[in-house]
Amino acid sequence: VTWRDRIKKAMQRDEFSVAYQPVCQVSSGCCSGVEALMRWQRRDGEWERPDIFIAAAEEENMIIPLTRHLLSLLARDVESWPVTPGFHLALNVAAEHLQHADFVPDIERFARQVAHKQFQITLELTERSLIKEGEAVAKKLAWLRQCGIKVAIDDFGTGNCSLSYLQTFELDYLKIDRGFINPIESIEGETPVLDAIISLSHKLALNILGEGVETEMQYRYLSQRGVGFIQGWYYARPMPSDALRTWLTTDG
Ligand code: G
Ligand code: G
Ligand code: G
Ligand code: MN
Ligand code: NA
Repeated sequence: VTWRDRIKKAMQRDEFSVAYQPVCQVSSGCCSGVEALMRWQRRDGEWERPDIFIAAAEEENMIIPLTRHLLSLLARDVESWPVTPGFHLALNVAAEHLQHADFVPDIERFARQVAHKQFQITLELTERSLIKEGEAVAKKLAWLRQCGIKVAIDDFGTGNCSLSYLQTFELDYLKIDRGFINPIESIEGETPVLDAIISLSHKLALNILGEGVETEMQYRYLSQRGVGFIQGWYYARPMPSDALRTWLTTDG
């Protein structure tokens, strides 16, 4: 059986769900939003690994239907959240979707569906996805930004590509890959590549979010150097919608 068929069947059987990982705004210590992460639990109770099935969906031309499915799950989940206007809702967008003619209409439809919640919707793109059809993609992103949607570069610094896209695309946030956060060893120490990324974000007036923050020391290192947002197990793990609703009323 191909991944394509398995993913189709799993969508019909409603085996996909969404986990939400809170993001902390460093200046306030409060939750500024969440990132939506796809999950797949099979009928036998086993979980498929997201990195594996997302890559498979990308390879077998299923990432667009799967992302549309995610958007419908999201629209349902957010209804019960106790959030105030401006709460950030971040989602991951695959290259193939970005390059597809339906991308802008898909995002616009979703934005209309959840408009009453007044989210700050953020699209997380990888560096790799900006390489192909750059001009067309830049236009789409510029349009969506005019509609109030924000654009973030996910896994920043891991894309094996030149930084020239920082001059040609209008962006809002850089999400520092956790591979740059791991090496932090002490508060006073230097972590040259990470420090350069933070400095770059400041010069470009981009918001910056540290991913995969697991310890208080990492949190303090980043906050002292002006990183505005952090995400990671130190603050909160990804959780199902119901758990998030409770978490937002008690810890958020
Ligand atoms: O609305 P405000 O000006 O406080 O926004 C500050 C910044 O918060 C945003 O520009 C964005 O960089 C960051 N942010 C908050 N939550 C998220 C999130 O869930 N995902 C991403 N990518 N950025 C977020
Ligand atoms: O945190 P997690 O193990 O869920 O993430 C595994 C990988 O899968 C990450 O790189 C994450 O960006 C990606 N991912 C999770 N959900 C989605 C999704 O809905 N769409 C896309 N394109 N990628 C996702
Ligand atoms: O590629 P992207 O940043 O979209 O995916 C986020 C991934 O990182 C998810 O798989 C999520 O489960 C994982 N993640 C989130 N916080 C942490 C953390 O603190 N440590 C580790 N090891 N993984 C994390
Ligand atoms: Mn992401
Ligand atoms: Na990432």
